[in-house]
Amino acid sequence: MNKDFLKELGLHEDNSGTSTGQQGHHNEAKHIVSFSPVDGREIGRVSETTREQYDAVIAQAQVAFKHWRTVPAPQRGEIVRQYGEALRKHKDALGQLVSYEMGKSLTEGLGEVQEMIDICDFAVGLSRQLYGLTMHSERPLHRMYEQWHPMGIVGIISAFNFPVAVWSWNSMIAIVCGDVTVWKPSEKTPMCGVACQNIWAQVAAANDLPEGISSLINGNYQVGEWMTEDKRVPLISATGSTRMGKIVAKTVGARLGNSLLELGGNNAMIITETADMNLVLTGALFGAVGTCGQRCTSTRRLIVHESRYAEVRDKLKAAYGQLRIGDPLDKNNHVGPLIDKDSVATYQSAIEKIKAEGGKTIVEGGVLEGDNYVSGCYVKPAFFEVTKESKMPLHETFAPILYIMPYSTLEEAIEIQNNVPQGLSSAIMTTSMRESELFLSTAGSDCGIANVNIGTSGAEIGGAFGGEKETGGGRESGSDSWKAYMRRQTNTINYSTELPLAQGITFDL
Ligand code: UN1
Repeated sequence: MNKDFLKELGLHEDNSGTSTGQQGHHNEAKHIVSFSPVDGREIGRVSETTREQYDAVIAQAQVAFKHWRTVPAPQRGEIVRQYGEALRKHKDALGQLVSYEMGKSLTEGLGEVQEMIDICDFAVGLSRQLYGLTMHSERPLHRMYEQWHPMGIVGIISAFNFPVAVWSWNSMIAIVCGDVTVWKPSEKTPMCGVACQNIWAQVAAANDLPEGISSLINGNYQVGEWMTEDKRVPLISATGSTRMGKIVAKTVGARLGNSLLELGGNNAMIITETADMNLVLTGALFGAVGTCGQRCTSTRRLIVHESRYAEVRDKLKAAYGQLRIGDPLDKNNHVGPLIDKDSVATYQSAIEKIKAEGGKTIVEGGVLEGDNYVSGCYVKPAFFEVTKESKMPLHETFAPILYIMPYSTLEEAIEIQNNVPQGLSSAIMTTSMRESELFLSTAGSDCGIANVNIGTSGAEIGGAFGGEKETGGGRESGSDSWKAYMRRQTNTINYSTELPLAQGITFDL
């Protein structure tokens, strides 16, 4: 396989010098070795950040913040514009790296880089629109308004499944807001982190920017904990499992810091009597097997009206038969590998449990073996028939496992859908206005994302992304998500010669 993309992105076998954006000798440092789930080969290694280096990164970020917060927001936007341009230039290489290190299809890898480019464009526009409101003071000759100030250092903890896009949603918005960012990427995709940082370093150097506006740290949960415990980091934005999110929320909460959490999903598609079957098949199939079922928005449950149940089940079964599983960099394949063997084991044990509790196999899963699957991470997307009483569908298994169950009334379907701990994404497939409006009403979906005639995954960057309950409540990316990265200040200015008190209180001396 041609690995020129590694060279183009400035990646070496040993990326010790670049992991923190600082030069130096880290020969004794521990390393994270990145293996590709595509072919099981070592891609390269990245040195783990030591406590000393961590403190140096934070100190440098603090200095950088003092400068960056004074740069006018539209000028900060100009830097982000240049970063977006650099991403356009390296889109192919970065898309290939994402596909090779994470295992998603090349089209999806390129799509992820496109999301990064789009969020840069969004952030550039936003840099002229960080609006506050103006209020009418109750007192004469007074003016009252609010303004948004940068917060400081934003710590970003990201997951392996969107190894570059989720960082950019956070960092590009934070950077136009005047914050500086410190990123700890997933240990499973460290090369993606170094590649993004290398591109940033080029843009920073071309503009004589100080180091420390965007920094990278690497390591396991311990390194993440340094950041979550650190008072110098006022906001932690974390994407990953609910288990991780609960720990982050507790640690950051204990120091009254802010956290923005984007955690697990357990996303369902309700397919009603009136659904258009062409839309159902594409939406459900892509949602369930895209990214090998490793999106937090992946479709995990189909809740189907009894009158369409057999039809949906059988047509989807046939569609599963058409799936090509294999090397994600080969455009002929639809589904690549899971991220690693641990994930394969989780997938296998979930399937055992589903069967043990009476789930009926429609499409059999299993681990693929042979020359094309040497990494041991390739699995067959599996499809099970369950009932609304089944327990396994209440859990998020981060793998291509899809459940189907019948319903008779839409109220019942909505209840089944909402009756899980997570609340990220949801979809209804219907051609009835009444059904779709009920689904979107206060009595409808309880998720952060509710779609009509669109699957649960593949959200656009322009909307606020995130969800309720165990999904963590945070919102990233578009709409007014930027407000989470700034601090609000209310200002009241008296330009009279009197000092009238609010609420009509008098205080005569
Ligand atoms: C994630 O899985 O962490 O909606 C993010 C989607 C993508 C983002 C998913 N735009 O599928």
